[in-house]
Amino acid sequence: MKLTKLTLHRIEMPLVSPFTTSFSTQTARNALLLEAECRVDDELVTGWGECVAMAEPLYSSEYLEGAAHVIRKWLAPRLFAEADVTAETVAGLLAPIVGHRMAKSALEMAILDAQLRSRRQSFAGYLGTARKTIPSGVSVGIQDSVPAMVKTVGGYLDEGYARIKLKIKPGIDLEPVAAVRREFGDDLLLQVDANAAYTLADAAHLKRLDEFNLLLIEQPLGEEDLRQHAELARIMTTPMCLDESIVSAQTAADAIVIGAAAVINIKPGRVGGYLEARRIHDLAQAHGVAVWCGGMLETGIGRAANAALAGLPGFTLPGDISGSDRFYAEDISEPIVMSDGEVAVPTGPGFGVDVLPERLEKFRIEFEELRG
Ligand code: OSB
Ligand code: MG
Repeated sequence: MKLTKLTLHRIEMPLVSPFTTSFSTQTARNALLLEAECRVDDELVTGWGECVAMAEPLYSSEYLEGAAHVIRKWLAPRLFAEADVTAETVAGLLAPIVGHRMAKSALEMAILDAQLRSRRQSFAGYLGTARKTIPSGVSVGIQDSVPAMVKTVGGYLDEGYARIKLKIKPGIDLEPVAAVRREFGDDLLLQVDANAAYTLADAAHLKRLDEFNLLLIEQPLGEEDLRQHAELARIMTTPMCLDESIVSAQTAADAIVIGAAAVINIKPGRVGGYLEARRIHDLAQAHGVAVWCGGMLETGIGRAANAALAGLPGFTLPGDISGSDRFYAEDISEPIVMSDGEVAVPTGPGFGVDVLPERLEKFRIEFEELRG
């Protein structure tokens, strides 16, 4: 395949309700979508990728404008320079550029979608996954009060979500967790995510979460605190899950070996792409470490790709792959739908969803075309 044109679409989609984590409150998703036009023999084929970087560098060092810049100046030129690019060669071609995994992932994704579409193959078919549906969990943002949290969780359970993840931060942790556990009972699949808001000095406090029979605690400590997570994992009985700290198969291997991760949240963007995400899945599975697919408020494109990835057999815990309507009244594509606690694995070519031109028109703030 020859990459002939790359269009960067900057979009802004309003959220149905504010989403609060330990690091920010979001009311809209500013996203960067990549449209790759490729020539395969005499045919032109288009693929779409989504960059999961957020508007501000608060979750990780990457941010939207920075990702657009590194794509424009450093990454895209390396792909344009090649006569033949495939999804499998993108990571190697971009490897000399240090870091910027979310930007690289978006490019690999767009090339992969184009490649699969040219072969009329679905992403699930490419991965060799057999599942038709995957269990759907929901990430619940920090609410203004404990009763508001109980009410919000109740709403998602009424909709049918299979698992609840509560965002926590210092000062808003034990009470909401206790209230949700008390209200909905011991059978509720419940976990928490701190987004790196604590330090090892909070170990005794965090240990009090052990009594709530949580599936896991996600990233209580800092991104670089691998050893500290291992120490905390020895103090707590709640299984330790890492998100921010796992940026590659190599960090995943290190985390597993030192006992920092009993569970891994795999986000393809965070680790540089779906192919690296698959390697982390394979590695974790070989070590008996459970994985699940995280989310970054993806549009339908990323959400569809995540649903296929989560069909791999090592994804033994429900992920943060909710229906599009959990965040968006209108998605950029046909919506991903949660029904009976499950989301369907898309079967169409590529990631199996199409960007709707009128939605792109509606949500787009700016776009830019790059050519080799
Ligand atoms: O830590 O998993 C996280 C959203 C943005 C940044 C980080 C995280 C999240 C979520 C939302 O928890 C997951 C979703 O897309 O539903
Ligand atoms: Mg997380």
